[in-house]
Formats: sequence, C-alpha cells, structure tokens
Amino acid sequence: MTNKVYEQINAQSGAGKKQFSLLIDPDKYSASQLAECVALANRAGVDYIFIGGSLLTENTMKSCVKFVKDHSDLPVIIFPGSTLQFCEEADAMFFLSLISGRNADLLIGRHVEIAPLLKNSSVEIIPTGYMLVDGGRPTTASYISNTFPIPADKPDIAACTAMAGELLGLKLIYMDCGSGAQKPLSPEMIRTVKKNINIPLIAGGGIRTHEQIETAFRAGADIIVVGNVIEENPELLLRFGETIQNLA
Ligand code: 1GP
Repeated sequence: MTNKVYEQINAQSGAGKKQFSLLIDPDKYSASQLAECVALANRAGVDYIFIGGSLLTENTMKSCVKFVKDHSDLPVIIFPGSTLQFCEEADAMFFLSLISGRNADLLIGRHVEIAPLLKNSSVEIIPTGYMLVDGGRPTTASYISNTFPIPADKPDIAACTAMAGELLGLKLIYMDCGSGAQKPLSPEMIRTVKKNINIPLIAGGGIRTHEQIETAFRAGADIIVVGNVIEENPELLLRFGETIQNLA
C-alpha cells in the first residue's frame, strides 16, 4: 500500500494550498450526468473526487468508481457510508471512525470486520476522524449512524474531539454537517478546530455558494467538499474552481 494520496493532502495542506473536493453520491447520478460532472471536475481544478453516500440503494458504487477512474486523473477516494462501499478500483479510502458519536460499531466495530480485506488490498487506507456537526436538521448521516451531532455552537467540544482523534493517531479530520445540511459549519467552528490540530482538516456539508467556500477556507479548512449543490447545478463547479484559484 502506498501513501500517495495522503502525502498529497498533507503536503498541500502544509503549504497552505486550498484544496477542492467533489463528492459524488453514485445513486444520485445517471450515466450522462456522471459523465458531464466528471468532465467539469477535470476542467474546474478539483483536487480530489470523493465517492460514497450515507445510504446507497442502487449497487452502483463500483461502476461509478470505475467510470471516474477511466475518465479522470484525479485521485478517487471512497467516502464510505458503510463497509459495503469498499471497492478495489479506488485510489484510497477514508477509514472513518465516527469520533463525534458514541456508537461503538462506527468507532471500531465495522473496522474489525473489514480489516483483513483492507490489509490485503492495494487501496490506500487513510485513518480519518469523522465528526458530524449539527447543520440545522437531521441528515441521513445522523439518522443512519444513530448518533447525535456536535451542537453547532459548541466549537470547544469539536476541538476537543478533533484533538482526541489526532492523539489517537488519526491522520485527518473530516468535519461535516451531513449532505444537504441547512447550514454549513460556522467559521468559528472551523477556526477553533484548526487551531487545535496539526493534521489536515476537511470541511463539508451544506456548502452551496462561493461565499461559503471562501469563508470556510479563510477560517482554516484545508479541503472543502461540495456534493448536493453540484448534483443540482454541475456548472457551479467551474465557478467554485475560479473562486478557489483566486484565493490561492
Ligand atoms: C457530505 O460533506 C459532504 O458528507 C458534502 O455535503 O452534499 O451538502 O455538499 P453536501
């Protein structure tokens, strides 16, 4: 197993590069929409393509990963809603531990079940502390994970959780309001977490405008993730890409 993808994330974050990620939920894209979206991602300066979803019903994970790999040179990282979403075609997978919750299954249980398969795979495994933050309404992620998100106005809880994740040896923190959140992470939440950790910070959930992207980066996010809004309007990728280039 190589560490290529993580090394890229870590080096870019260390250099202060604002990184941009597109999240593709395979259930939400027809074949033609996927083709359009991947072509736009290639042109928009997207850095990574995350693929996965809190609940997939169509069994299209593998074909989606394969399609993206065949049509883009961007690193493809599985962002798994469940261990069923693992597939060998990806470059890397976030090995998520849901550290904002107290559901033992999502902290360590599922990991035990899939560990032997991952050990024998060539997919790069990135140990990631996943933190759900309240984004104004229950999301599929909070419902399916059966966990309470961190309250949006408690940055100190988020910071202590992220610090614990780092001390446990996790390599990344992914802080997320969940797909389709009403409100994205507050700048204060991002700033407080970032100030207290020395590992890259991914921020996502409910980001819909270039102003929100700018705010998240200025607060200290190393990578921002957009999903939902791109399903509705793929052309926005180009607009967002421009915003991010102008911030650099
Ligand atoms: C969700 O962070 C991602 O896990 C992206 O959220 O779909 O709301 O952009 P959106």
